[in-house]
This record gives sequence, structure tokens and C-alpha cells, in this order.
Amino acid sequence: MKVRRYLRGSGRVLAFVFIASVIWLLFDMAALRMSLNDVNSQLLKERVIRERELLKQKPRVTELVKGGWDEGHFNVYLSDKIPVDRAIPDTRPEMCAQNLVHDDLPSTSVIFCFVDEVWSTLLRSVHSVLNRSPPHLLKEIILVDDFSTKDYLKEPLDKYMSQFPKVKIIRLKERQGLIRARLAGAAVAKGEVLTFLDSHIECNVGWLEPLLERVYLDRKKVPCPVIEVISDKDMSYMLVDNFQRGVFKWPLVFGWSALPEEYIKKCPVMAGGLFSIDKKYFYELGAYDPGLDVWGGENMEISFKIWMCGGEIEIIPCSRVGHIFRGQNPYKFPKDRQKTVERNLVRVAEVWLDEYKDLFYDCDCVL
Ligand SMILES: [Mn+2]
Repeated sequence: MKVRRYLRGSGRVLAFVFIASVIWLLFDMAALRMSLNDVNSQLLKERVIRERELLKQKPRVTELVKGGWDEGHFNVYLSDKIPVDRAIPDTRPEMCAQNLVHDDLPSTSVIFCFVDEVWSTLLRSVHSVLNRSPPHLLKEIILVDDFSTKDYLKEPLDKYMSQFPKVKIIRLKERQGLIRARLAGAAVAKGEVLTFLDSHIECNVGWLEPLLERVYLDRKKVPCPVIEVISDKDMSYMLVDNFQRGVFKWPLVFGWSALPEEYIKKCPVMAGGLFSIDKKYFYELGAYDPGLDVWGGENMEISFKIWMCGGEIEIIPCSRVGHIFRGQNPYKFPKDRQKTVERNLVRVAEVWLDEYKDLFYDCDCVL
């Protein structure tokens, strides 16, 4: 028979090799399957262990987040975990990247005033300026420490900032409040333009050039960046896509009012935290009233002076700075908060509102 013939001689050997190979292959697959099962079960075991550990840690993380929140009224725990020079999305309108600016723009001193600011947030503010400002336009960064109580803001801050020759630190001998702290910073500033920034912000790509361009074209223009939002809960950077301008309601309460883009430019009052101003013009206006205490009303004061003394406040859509909005001031007012703000506003109304001050006093609204 044909089959029997094939199984004779070399055919028999070949058949044997073939059958042996099939058996070996089956054996191999079984072994592989067993070892895969082993690996899988090992991985599964590790995952269960990891998840158990995470579950154990979870209350600890919640505790840490809560502790951090009490410190800064935002997610300080998360802020401390995020790099101080993190990247953020470029949120400018598309045409902004193509805009050209003059090549002889004035230089600026950036002034940050702080009291007991969170370490990582202060550093992130400074790094965002260092990393996203053309060096030839950034004369210096002046940090004004308004008599902070935290130890990390003393020597450790000096040491950290000593690696950046452009950063200078001024220490106030007693608590002066935001307004007088800004005046102290402006007094030593060497740049032609003063740029005031809050100490819990992140400047976005190309933030500085359009501000300086505005001052360069008209020294009485006071440009403000679009203030975007850094989430107080998860520290994410959020784009602001509706245009708003700063307004006030009686009795001098700041608010935002949404407007179509073509009207955005003129801004009645600034929010106060972030703006650039020609240094000489700032002093021509009489700077800030040094009699204003701690915080509040200074944005009204400077805004009224600007509009009444030949200037204009503008919001510049191509300049964007993220800001952590907090539910409440994380620092203490030396005196009662409400009384301090009210006193400041009365001072502003008395000096700048003339016949309109009755509207301020007559308002039934409670501050
Ligand atoms: Mn702020």
C-alpha cells in the first residue's frame, strides 16, 4: 500500500519528527499558558495590594488637601505637587501669535507684593514671568514681602531667588498692606513701565509684549491682561472665552460685565491685581493714595485717576494671565476687614466722586 511505503525508511523518520514536533508544540503552549496565568495572577495580586495601599492612603490625602486648603484657601497640596515651571495651554486668540510689536518697547519692572503667600504658588508666579517674558523687556522682578510670618518666606526664599539675578526682594519692617507695599516696590523700580501682578498667578505665552506695546504707543494707556482662571480645586488653567470688562456698582463694588468683543477695549475700572503702567505717568497721577489700608478700594482710586487725568484703561485680549481666585483672603487684616475696606472706599469717594458721592452714601446696599 502507498501509505505503508511512505512510512518505510526516511518517511518513517520524517513522520516521527513531525509527530514529536506537534507533541512538543502542544506541551510548550500548555507551559506558556500556565506561566501566563502565573504572571497574570501575580499582576493581579500586586494590583490588589496597590489598591489596598491607596485606599489606606486616601484618608491621608484628603486630610492633606484639607490642611492645605486651610492654609491658602485653595488646593495647596496639589499646587505643591505640580512643577513650579509647568506648561500651560496657549489660550490667546489665534491671530495673536502673528502680531508684530515694535522692537524698541520700554522695559518693565514686575512687582509682586505678598504676605504669607504659599511657596509653590509664589514660585510659579515668578517662574512664569521669567520663562515667558523676553529678557530684554524684563528689567527686574521685585518681590515685596509685606511682613510675612512664614519662615519659608525668609532665608529659604532669599536663597532660592539668589539663583535669578533679576529677582530682588524687599522686606517691609511692619505690615503695610497691598497699597503701601506696591508703593515701596514702585519706589525702587528701574524699568520704564511698572507691571503689578498678584503673587498667585501664571503668565501665559506672549503676555508681556502686547501690554508694553500699548504703553509704547500711548503712555497714558493703562493695559490689563485678560484674567483667566486657575482652578482653586484642581489647579487646571482655564480659558476665558467671553469678553468682560470691569465695572462698579454703588457703593463702589467691583464687578464684571460681559460685552461684545468690539467694545471690550474701554474698561471703566480695573480689577486691580494685574496691570502695566508707564512709571512716570503713575507718579504724575500721584501714584496710589498711601492712606489706603491693607486692601480694597485702591483699584477704584487708580481707575478714577486714570480716566480723570487723560488716560484710559484697556483690557488686551492677546495678553493672558491665569489667577487663582480664592473664596476669601488667606491672610489676616490687622483690623476688621469690612471696616478697613469701607474706610478705604469712603476715602476714595470723598476725594474723587465730587457731586456723585451722594450716590455712594445714599446707596441702601450693604457692602
Ligand atoms: Mn489675587
